[in-house]
Amino acid sequence: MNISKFKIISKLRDSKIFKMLISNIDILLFSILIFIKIMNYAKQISPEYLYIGVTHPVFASILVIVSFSVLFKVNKRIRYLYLLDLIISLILMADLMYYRYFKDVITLAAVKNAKLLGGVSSSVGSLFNVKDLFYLLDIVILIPFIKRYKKRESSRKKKFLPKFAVFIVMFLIGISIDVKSVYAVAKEQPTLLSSMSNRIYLTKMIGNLNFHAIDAYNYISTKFKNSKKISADDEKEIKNFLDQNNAVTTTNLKGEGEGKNLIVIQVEALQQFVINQKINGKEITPNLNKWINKSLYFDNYFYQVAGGNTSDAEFMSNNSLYPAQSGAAYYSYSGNQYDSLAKQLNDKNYYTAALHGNNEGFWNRNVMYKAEKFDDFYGEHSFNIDETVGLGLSDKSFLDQSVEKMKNFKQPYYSFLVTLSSHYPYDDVKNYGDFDVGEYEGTLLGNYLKSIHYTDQQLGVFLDKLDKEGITQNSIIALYGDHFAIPKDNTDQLLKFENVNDTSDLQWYEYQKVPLVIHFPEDSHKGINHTYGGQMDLYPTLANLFNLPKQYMMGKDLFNSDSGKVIFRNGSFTNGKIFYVSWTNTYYDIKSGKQVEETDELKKLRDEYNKELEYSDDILNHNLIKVFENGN
Ligand code: GP9
Ligand code: MN
Repeated sequence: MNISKFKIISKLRDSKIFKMLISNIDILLFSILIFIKIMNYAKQISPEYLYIGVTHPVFASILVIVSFSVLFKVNKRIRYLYLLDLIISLILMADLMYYRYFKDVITLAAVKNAKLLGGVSSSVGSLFNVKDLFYLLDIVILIPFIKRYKKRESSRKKKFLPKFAVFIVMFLIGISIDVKSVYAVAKEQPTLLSSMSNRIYLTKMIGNLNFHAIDAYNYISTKFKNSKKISADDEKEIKNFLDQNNAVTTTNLKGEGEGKNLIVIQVEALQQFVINQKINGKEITPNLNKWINKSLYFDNYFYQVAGGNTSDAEFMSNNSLYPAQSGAAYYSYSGNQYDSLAKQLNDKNYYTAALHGNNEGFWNRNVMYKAEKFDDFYGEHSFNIDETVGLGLSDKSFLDQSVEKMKNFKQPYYSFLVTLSSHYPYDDVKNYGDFDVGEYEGTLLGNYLKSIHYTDQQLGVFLDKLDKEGITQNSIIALYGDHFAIPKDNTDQLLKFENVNDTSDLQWYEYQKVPLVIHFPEDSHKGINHTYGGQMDLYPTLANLFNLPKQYMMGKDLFNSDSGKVIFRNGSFTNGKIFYVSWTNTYYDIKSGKQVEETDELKKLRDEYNKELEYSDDILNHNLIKVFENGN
């Protein structure tokens, strides 16, 4: 009996499979260990997640990195795998610690700008958990085994060609599974890979290793774009443009807000078409309508966001620079120097704070608000998450807690509030309260109307409170929508609701307006202003009201400009009379709605406006505000 058992074992030991297993045990062990580590990390950042989904891309990314090891000689291969194990383990540990604070995944830009992270970098110790050492356990335990294994296997020589064939097969299998999962994300959310707005979600979809690979690609390609030197002449040309653009010609309402608080409210997905509009005889936004009657209302104001969506709206409104050519400026250019609204108000001894009830890392706000020189950022950690609607803390609770915080702010202050509840896809219907949308019940449009009605209600309570607390008396309050609510694919629902048959691109742009409402103490200056403008123009307009220096702004002061210029990131533009739609290369006369032929004058305008986008890109790519400031 014992003898036959011995025979089986020795047969097994002599079998090809066993020998192959032994001679590749390092690769196997590495793959299993890394797989366990990544899945353990995935479990910690998103316990509710169905692990099966992420296993494919995780497995595939391991296959890709392991495939290279096959090409090496055993000694080098072991060294390569050991080093990779160490690097990946350290990245996972950094990711975990970052997650504990920001509920997000770390990026190269965040590491580079670590000094901007304030709180976290100084409290790395407190974010460390002894259990994290689990990630390094194998690194220590394996050392003696590796030594013995190296000795045993180093004499084994393998021919290059079969090794290369194995490499190709492994690599191709891995990379095709990876491409498939990355493609699925790109199809579902086309801008997510470059904008990296929701990094946790992305990591859930493609796994930690692929996330970091894409992040590294984004980081390096931006660096590469920036590395091309800009000529002194081009620099001068940009400076001349800025000087001209920021020259003050007229002084309407100049200094009107000086010394007063500034409260800016960016409302999630608030489009203009809901303002003063009814459904089934009921106003959709009764509170905003009431507020608009007491304020100065800009009714030809456009959102100009690109790949950075909400963050682009913030970026433009606070810096008057165009969004990045691709991706999100909040992510790619968070290491730049800015001459932001908060910075200028800081220089005037204002206390400046950004408030938003979502996790701090979303849209890289934790890094970018520092670059924009906000004194404080009150994110998810600073609020009691006592009620959630949609993506996170409800607007009701957020605005409620925000007033309480603002009551204690040192005056004068600049509060920048970003709401959250009325976020696409507007499906948290049970929490929006009762609002009868009739035939639109159950549709995207109907759900949006419910959600924006809910947010309007909360804004009403908030504005009433500001009134009651006497804050309105001593503050300028600006409110605007961040971007569209109804995606282009669903325009037909919107046109039907508006009873409009015109499906032209000009008409579509008509629906890309968002309200801008500026309230002054004592309801002064109330009325409607039809000047064409966009989010690029908020900062110059406020700079005039608060007597702030205007140096690096690309937008215009809506109170002191007769230009109706609005340039969109895709190259479309309007001057208030003509509308150019870039994707069809068509000009429209706004009044008649008819197409018009391109004239030399229009072509010149188009070239000029394209140039302005290039200037803005250069400012971002070459960190020119820093260059100009240092030169001054
Ligand atoms: C999240 C919020 C949403 O914090 O600002 O961003 P969005 O998806 O609308 O760009
Ligand atoms: Mn948004």
